[in-house]
Amino acid sequence: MFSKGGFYNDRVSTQIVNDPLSKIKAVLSTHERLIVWSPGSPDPDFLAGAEVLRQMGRLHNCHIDILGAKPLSLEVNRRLVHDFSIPYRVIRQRDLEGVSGIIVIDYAKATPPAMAVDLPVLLHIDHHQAFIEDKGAENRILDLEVGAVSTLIADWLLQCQEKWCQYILESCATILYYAIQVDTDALLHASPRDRTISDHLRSMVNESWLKKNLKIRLNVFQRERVEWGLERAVNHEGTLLCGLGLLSATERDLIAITSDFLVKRKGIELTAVFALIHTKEHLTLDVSLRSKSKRIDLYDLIQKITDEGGARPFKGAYQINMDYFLPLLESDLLWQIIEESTRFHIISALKPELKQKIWSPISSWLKNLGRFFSPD
Ligand SMILES: [Mn+2]
Repeated sequence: MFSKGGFYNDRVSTQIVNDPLSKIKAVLSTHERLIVWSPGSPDPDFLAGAEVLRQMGRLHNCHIDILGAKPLSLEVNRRLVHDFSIPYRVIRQRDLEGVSGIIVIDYAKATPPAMAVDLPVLLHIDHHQAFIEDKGAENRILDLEVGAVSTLIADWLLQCQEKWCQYILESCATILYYAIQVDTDALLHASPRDRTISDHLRSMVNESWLKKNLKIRLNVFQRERVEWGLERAVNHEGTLLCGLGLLSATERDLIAITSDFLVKRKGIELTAVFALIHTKEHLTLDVSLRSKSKRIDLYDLIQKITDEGGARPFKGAYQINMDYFLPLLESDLLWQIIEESTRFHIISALKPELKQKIWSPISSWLKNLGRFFSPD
């Protein structure tokens, strides 16, 4: 039966869901066409969770499209989508025909696509700290303990597995297992629930696919770029700040991968890896934060800098729109300014008392700036 659902507006009050699986089944069985929507850069956790929800939708005669704001970045995501035929695509106006609601997963804000602000966000499933000023979804399933949304979705899949055909079940188990591994750094930051669910999934996965794909390999360009960044990186009392320069949108995930890699190094407590990400029309500063300790409140850190970001224990990220600087895309000076200001914001958000200390390198680029504008 087709249901139009409510309209998304300021007055939507979010329900915290007590029985997630029943709520999801209720949503899927009262709508004919929905979208699972990614406002951010889709990673394995989003892609796996969205695909399993799509399969759940099929059991309830609900067609689900998996749509996002951005093209897939990085080879690992493209391989996942290819090998498991996950129908991810960037949203187009015609994708919204007949759609009666939105499900947002693995993203801190339950924001509908700009071209569909009237559609209700029926479900918001996430494991990041929620934004206070967020208008919210009609129903929120938020679990800050788990290391991946895929853990929650795998739990529901395991509860209703009797209806699934063997091939679909194996595919779903494999992608969820893979996503949990990626999101928890091979269970390094896993909660007891992540581990229990992973153990359950393990007996159902496609072992040979996992064996081939669990190791992340960088290509020559990516390796050289990380080496370039490391030569310029600054280690400020255990906080490693590493800029990777200008990257195309398809290389965006290199930031998170590098941050994951560097935080494991000895003597490093926190990493901030950042780059300017460009498409034809847009320029964004993307920052990926990783910490070794739960004591470092990355949510609080990001909130001091911007509200365009999200965090959970050990992981966080934020973005700053830089479209105004597009004409200076290739300029070394632009990168120098971005690099210094990003270091400055992060260090002073961490330790306000240090503002004075780190002002010196910044004043040196101010001097360079003077030379740039001088007549000779
Ligand atoms: Mn996630």
